[in-house]
Amino acid sequence: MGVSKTQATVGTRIWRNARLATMSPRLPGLGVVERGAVAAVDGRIIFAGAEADLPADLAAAETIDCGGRWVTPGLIDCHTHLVHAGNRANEFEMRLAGATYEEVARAGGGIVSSVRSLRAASEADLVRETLPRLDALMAEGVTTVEIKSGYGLDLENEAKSLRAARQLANERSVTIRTSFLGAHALPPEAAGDKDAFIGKVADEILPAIAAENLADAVDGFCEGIAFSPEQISRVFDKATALGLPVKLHADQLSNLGGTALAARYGALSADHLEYTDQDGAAAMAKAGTVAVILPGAYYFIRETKKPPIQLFRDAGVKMAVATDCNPGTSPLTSLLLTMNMAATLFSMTVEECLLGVTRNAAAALGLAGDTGTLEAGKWADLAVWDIERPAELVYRMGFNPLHARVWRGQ
Ligand code: DI6
Ligand code: FE
Repeated sequence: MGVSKTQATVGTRIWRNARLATMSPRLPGLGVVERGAVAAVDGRIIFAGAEADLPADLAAAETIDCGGRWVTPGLIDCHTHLVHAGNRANEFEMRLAGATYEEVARAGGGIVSSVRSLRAASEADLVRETLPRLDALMAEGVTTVEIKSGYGLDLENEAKSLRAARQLANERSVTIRTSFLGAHALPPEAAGDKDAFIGKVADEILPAIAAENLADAVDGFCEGIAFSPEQISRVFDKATALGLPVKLHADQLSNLGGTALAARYGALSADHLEYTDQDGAAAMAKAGTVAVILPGAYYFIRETKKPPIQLFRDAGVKMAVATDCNPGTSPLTSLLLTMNMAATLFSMTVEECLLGVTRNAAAALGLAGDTGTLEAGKWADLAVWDIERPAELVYRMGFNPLHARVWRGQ
């Protein structure tokens, strides 16, 4: 694994003697090609298919023998709060001793305690603290990670979080996409005035974040304990005016119509979705909004209401699967284990899980043209696995069969 990022220009390389799960929409299922090969020039795929069909003039290029191993697109974790300071293991212990999430919050815990820790940390502290979490994801073949702000809740600290997230891409060979989540929680200094805080997020913080190009998308938390659809739309209106795509934490603990709101703004994704109903699913399908399923949070907070996977299938909503790595409700840094949870807890199929961390996760980040499948034109982001069948990636718990990881051809 590279410690520092090298130049993207790496010449021509061919990976041969591979079993490909291309995840291409032009092929059924996982898009399997037995006896396959992938060729890349300057970090972009120029060919992925049967080895017998490799363009003859590429024969002299540098080749890597995959030894008959399976090759998938590099995995994509499309929903994380990876940049945070400290942890909340103490709250975990309180909850194990019987305290409710609300009681923990009243005792000074919850999101606000992570806000305190993050505000006390420097940008360099945040990078240093986040790298082990990023390394854990990358060790399992992850090549793209989305990272949200949302523990700063003022301009200085939201900007600091997003700069730290951007800095991670200089420290490791990985693609980082950032989302501004200013509308995550109410900071203590807002003194209970949600409307005034949302006004500040929309009119002051977001424009400054956008001016510094710190965010690739704008997120929000639409929930009784967070913000109403009306409040979220104020932020989304500004995002739209600034040309930034939106995504939304919706229907996690209740249904306030968050998915319909997200769909109205053409959101890239709506995430969590335990309480989404048929109308919400239909609206998402129509808007092409990806459903991001987050089994880690469901598991960790012992939620019992499952996201309506069958409704999403019936409506034709694309589904992604992500860790939601955060210190409060999903301290999870394994995308492989996340797939196992999605399958075991929500009965998602192996194909749905694998599409959910590749092609559909790319769509949830607006990166469908760049990554998520093994197809000509995409970045050469690959994961090479020591497995007999792709289902092993979903089936195992706590075992990492990664053989090699390739980011943009290297
Ligand atoms: N949904 C969640 O599950 C997390 N944020 C959100 O919008 C909770 C984050 C935390 O408790 O720190
Ligand atoms: Fe989240």
